[in-house]
Amino acid sequence: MKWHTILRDKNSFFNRIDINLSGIDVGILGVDNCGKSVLYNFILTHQLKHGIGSTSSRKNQKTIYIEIKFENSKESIIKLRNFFDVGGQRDLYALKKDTFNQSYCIIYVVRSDLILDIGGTQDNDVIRKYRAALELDFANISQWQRDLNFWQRNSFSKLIIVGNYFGEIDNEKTVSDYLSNQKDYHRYFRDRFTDITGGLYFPKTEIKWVTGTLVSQKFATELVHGILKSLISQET
Ligand SMILES: Nc1nc2c(ncn2[C@@H]2O[C@H](COP(=O)(O)OP(=O)(O)O)[C@@H](O)[C@H]2O)c(=O)[nH]1
Ligand SMILES: [Mg+2]
Repeated sequence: MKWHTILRDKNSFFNRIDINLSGIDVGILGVDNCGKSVLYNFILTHQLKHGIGSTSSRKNQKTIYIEIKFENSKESIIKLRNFFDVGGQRDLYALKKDTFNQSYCIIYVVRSDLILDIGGTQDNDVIRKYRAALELDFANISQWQRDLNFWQRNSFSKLIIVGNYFGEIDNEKTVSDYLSNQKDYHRYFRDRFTDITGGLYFPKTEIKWVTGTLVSQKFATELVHGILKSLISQET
């Protein structure tokens, strides 16, 4: 499995595009400090760069070609028309809403270590605040979904919920319990997420779940593969 990201200038790929001729619009949302911008930059540059400053507005990278090949399948090219990264702070409400309204696919990033009750010695106050923010985000997203007009409703079609397990950077050991048990991690993450947000009701939207971590290049690469796989999969 591999992927390449080709930015705007190098569009020699026109004749090989097999899906989404005009490109799809993808936005990343999530509570502040959950790894959105690290993920965004990683997808664009393949460089896992931690410790970048918080995002105070919205970034948009236009016209991206992502070339990806999974085992036993032919190469796909995903064309993104717009790729948004928005800060998670409360005062960016309007930008988050715009991003939701303008996206075909929302990648929603969750700090999975803050919603799974096992392991870690997290501060209770941090956990409580995080869960409240998550709940609020999904209350908003549900409302935005109800407010979509006909055209927007048909363009928002996919929600990829990404569990990002924080561990010590470059120390894969700090996440290995979870990742060695991916199936349990995945299922438990879904259950806890559903409990906290009160369940998701998106009747016209395909919901995908991806779990992993951004602690290291290797794990971040696996996480992105999971996300890209969800992005191109089509349920009919
Ligand atoms: N310790 C640790 N820090 C992480 C991990 N993933 C991301 N971070 C850091 O968390 C901070 C917030 O990440 P960022 O991507 O800016 O979050 P955003 O606010 O959602 O965009 C950054 O300093 C990241 O380097 C992780 O797995 N472990
Ligand atoms: Mg950010």
